[in-house]
Amino acid sequence: MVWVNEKIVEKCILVGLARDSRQKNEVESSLDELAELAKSAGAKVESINIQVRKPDPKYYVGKGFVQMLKEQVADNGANLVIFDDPLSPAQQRNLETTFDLKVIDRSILILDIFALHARTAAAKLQVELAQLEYMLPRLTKAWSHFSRQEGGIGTKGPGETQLEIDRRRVRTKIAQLKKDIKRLGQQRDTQRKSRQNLFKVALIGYTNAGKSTLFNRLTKSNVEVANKLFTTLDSTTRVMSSGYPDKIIFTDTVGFIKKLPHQLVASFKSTLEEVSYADLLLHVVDSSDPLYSDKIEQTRAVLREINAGEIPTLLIYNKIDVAENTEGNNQEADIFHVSALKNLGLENLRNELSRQLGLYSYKTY
Ligand SMILES: Nc1nc2c(ncn2[C@@H]2O[C@H](COP(=O)(O)OP(=O)(O)OP(=O)(O)O)[C@@H](O)[C@H]2O)c(=O)[nH]1
Ligand SMILES: [Mg+2]
Repeated sequence: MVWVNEKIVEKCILVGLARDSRQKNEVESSLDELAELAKSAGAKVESINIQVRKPDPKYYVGKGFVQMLKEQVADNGANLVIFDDPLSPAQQRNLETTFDLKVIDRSILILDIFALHARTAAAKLQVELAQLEYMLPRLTKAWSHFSRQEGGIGTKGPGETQLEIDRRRVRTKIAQLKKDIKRLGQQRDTQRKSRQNLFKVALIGYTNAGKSTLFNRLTKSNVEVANKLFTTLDSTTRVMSSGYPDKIIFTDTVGFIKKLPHQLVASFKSTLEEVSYADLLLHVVDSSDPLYSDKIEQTRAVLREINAGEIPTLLIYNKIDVAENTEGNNQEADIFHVSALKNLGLENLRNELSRQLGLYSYKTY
């Protein structure tokens, strides 16, 4: 199921809410990120709108603002409205009725990007599970007409009986997906056991920080790299031969983001679990991003959520070839300044990895 069509370029307008004027900067940067997400899903952003007020129970933003947005939609021919915060099923319905358009929030957008980028069987199953979990409470008469391709606006939704059948089908499908995911998880467990005495390093960090680029450098691999959010969804594991006979096992993982939908965290649990078995984390940071320290905090919050908050970590300030100024953070020993793209600063990092491998081998033999 794809919410934002894969092929058709949708024109969208973005909407955010700041509780008070002090919160405005934060909301602005969150909307910039939402714009990146929209582009990664193939949509064209027509405008970004922020209102300062408390959330309204009916429309989330104020009624007058909704009218203004409606005019804007008509003016620039947008066919999608994206809200930065989670909408309740009722708010989403009210907005869709007022705009006569599809209205989604950040969670659906992220789920959609995951659906577009899912390549492996495990990623596909996990995304589908997250989508169905998200959809189930929203499966109502008024909502379903947008999910029907030919139906279009004004088409009647299914009757109550049909709705019950649909809900039951979704629940059955959810149960089946969970079973399949569990089976794949067991295969992963077996693989993991075979590596249990090897030194395991996982690359983690905010989406688009350059994890896969660094992974490719360290392991001479060729996983997909792109200037888009959530290029990588599944973990890839490769070996780097260091001092014979010891080896380092590297794992590249899915990136994190602010307001990651909890359905995704839940269904990607087994992929994310991979991280919690690592002996060392390389926390990759895009140091050219003005908001990098905020993103470090966001990443740490997700790590805690998946029980990986206590694993020894090296902070890797990547993209130093385009970063303005990160000198203020030079003090700590476990920070490395590199450019994975331009192959800068990697020797220091490799030396540290070899040193840590040595310590690990000493401990385990
Ligand atoms: N300038 C510069 N760009 C880089 C560097 N490292 C990575 N990039 C670029 O940053 C973008 C994202 O790189 P990826 O390696 O795909 O990032 P990722 O962290 O794996 O991203 P996701 O898998 O989407 O979470 C790509 O356009 C890379 O070419 C670097 O050191 N300098
Ligand atoms: Mg990646």
